[in-house]
Amino acid sequence: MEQLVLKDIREGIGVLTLNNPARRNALSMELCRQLSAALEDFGRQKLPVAVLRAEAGAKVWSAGHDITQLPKVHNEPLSYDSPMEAAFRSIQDYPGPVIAMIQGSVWGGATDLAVTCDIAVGDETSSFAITPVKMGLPYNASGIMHFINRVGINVAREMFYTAEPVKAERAYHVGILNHLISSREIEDFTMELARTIASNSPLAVSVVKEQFRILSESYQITPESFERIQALRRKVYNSSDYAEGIKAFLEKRRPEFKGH
Ligand code: YXS
Repeated sequence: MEQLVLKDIREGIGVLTLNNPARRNALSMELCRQLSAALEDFGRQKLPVAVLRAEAGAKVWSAGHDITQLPKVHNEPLSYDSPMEAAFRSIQDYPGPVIAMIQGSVWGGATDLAVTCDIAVGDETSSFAITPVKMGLPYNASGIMHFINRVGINVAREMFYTAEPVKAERAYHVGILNHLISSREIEDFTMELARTIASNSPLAVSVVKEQFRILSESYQITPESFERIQALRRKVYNSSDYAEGIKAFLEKRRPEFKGH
């Protein structure tokens, strides 16, 4: 089996490196499964902090969901038990902060992965795009909540409506990035930040992390609202626009959406 996620332990800090540059670290099912397994392994070793990065100097941190693996039309594209969604939850479940160290461009579900991490440190080459509307794809409610909680509803709206990359300076300004550090210093800076966190009580840090998660997810939603969201999303993933979005990517051309 190809090692799509490299594991390393440096001074008690778990370091995960996305390792499929030929496919621009696309979040394939196998890569996501390896990411979840690596975090579970680090948890068993009681590593207080994990860092998630790509190869040094990456032009693309991750190209997002593996489009060749998106379920075809008439199927839920982001189901709760899909490996990518499970990987997001393994970051939230990890009993300590997961720090995303970002070099290069970040696309689609990988931007959701980055904003699901507890802290994000980026360099001047980092940029962030959330792209479902480019694919004719309906994003899911928990994913939208990750963005609302990170950047606020007004910036989240613009990111989803435009699907345009948010470049490093603005990403720092709107809160996608906690720190914007030069590519020369980002590795040392990120490890120093991880060591600082690791020097505190791991039990207290893990409990405060879980409290942040519970409080950030405490939104009332009625059963009818839940069903309405599902019906709205079905309209999209049953649409010919969704089929066209995937086909266009695979044929390396711009999609021609018809609005149905
Ligand atoms: O042609 P080969 O076989 O060499 O493969 C190419 C690409 O097809 C492949 N690749 C991908 N394969 C599957 N899923 C992907 N997301 C993906 N991205 C790339 O990797 C090989 C090299 O790609 P290439 O030649 O385009 O590299 P580049 O350096 O010229 O351009 C890098 C990118 C990232 C700008 C370009 O690959 C790109 O625009 N990729 C798609 C980014 C994107 O739209 N991602 C969203 C995926 S859908 C998703 O995440 C969510 C479901 S949602 O849509 O809701 O956000």
